[in-house]
Amino acid sequence: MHSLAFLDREMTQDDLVKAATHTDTDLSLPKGLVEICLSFTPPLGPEGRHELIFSAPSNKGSYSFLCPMPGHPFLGMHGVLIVE
Ligand SMILES: [Cu+2]
Repeated sequence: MHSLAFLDREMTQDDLVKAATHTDTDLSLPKGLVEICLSFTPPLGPEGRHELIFSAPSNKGSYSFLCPMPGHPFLGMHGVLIVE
C-alpha cells in the first residue's frame, strides 16, 4: 500500500523523520505533516488508482513529494517538484 503527498516546501530532515516514523495508521497522512501538505492521496493498494488534481505553487522553488506510509520515505519514496 502506498500514498502520495505534496508538501508546501522542500522537506527538511525533521519532516522526513515525521513522515517515516509516524504511527498514525488510521490516517492517510501523518499528523505532523498535515499543516505543510498541499494535497495527498488516500492509501492505495497494488491495483489502486486515484486522480490527484492540485494547483502547483506559483512561487519558484523546490517542493517535496513523498509516500507518507510509515518507513517508506526512508526507502527512497520521495522526490522534489521544481517550479521555475
Ligand atoms: Cu510507499
